[in-house]
Amino acid sequence: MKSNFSLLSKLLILQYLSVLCLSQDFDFFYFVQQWPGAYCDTKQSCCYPKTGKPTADFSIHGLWPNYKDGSWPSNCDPDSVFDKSQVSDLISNMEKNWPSLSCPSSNGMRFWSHEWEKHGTCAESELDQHEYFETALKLKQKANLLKALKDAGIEPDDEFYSLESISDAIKEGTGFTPGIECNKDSAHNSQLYQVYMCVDTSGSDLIECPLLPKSKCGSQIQFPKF
Ligand code: U2P
Repeated sequence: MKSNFSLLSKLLILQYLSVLCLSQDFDFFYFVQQWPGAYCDTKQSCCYPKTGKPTADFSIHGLWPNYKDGSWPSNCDPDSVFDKSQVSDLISNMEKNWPSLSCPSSNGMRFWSHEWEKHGTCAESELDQHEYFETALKLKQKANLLKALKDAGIEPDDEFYSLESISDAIKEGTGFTPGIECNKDSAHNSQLYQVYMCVDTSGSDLIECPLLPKSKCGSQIQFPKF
């Protein structure tokens, strides 16, 4: 009787531990897209990828696991490094939609390694490496920011638009309120830099953000040409 009990309790403990390991350990994702015109139009400037100047569209910065209190996990699994062979079928799509604009000019591998190792490894309970990159690429199609903005008459033409009109246009186009991040061009104008959308922990659906990142934009912001 006693040994039956101890076997049962061991099994229960094992089951509890396996649930702990498999359950997701973050609350939602930020899916962050950047406007290349704003990345490049700063004092620091940018370098086009080896494949050439990216198309004038928003590109992916990252898919970041986050907690509801505004903090986030990072570098969760030092044993899992970026492995190009696991995403070979996605590379041309990544070159187009997830280019790196930092200097010196690159082919994207360093940027993708950084994003996988810093952020992707913290979502391994939900998405393996291939699923992580594939999920981000699919989300970009769901959250077509340039179309949403253009449909509202907001174009990357160096003009200034109200922050509210940009946010409203994205809400109208995607169904969800975005977080907007600005940076400053060399003349210190506040410009549209990154857009944060929130995604459920499986990576499949956009959701309303549990917490919007604080916007440090002015009320009128420039949408720079690229
Ligand atoms: O904001 C500066 C950098 O901090 C990281 N970041 C920011 C907000 C957040 O919710 N999660 C997060 O990771 C980003 O780092 P990166 O991925 O670029 O190394 C962001 O650029």
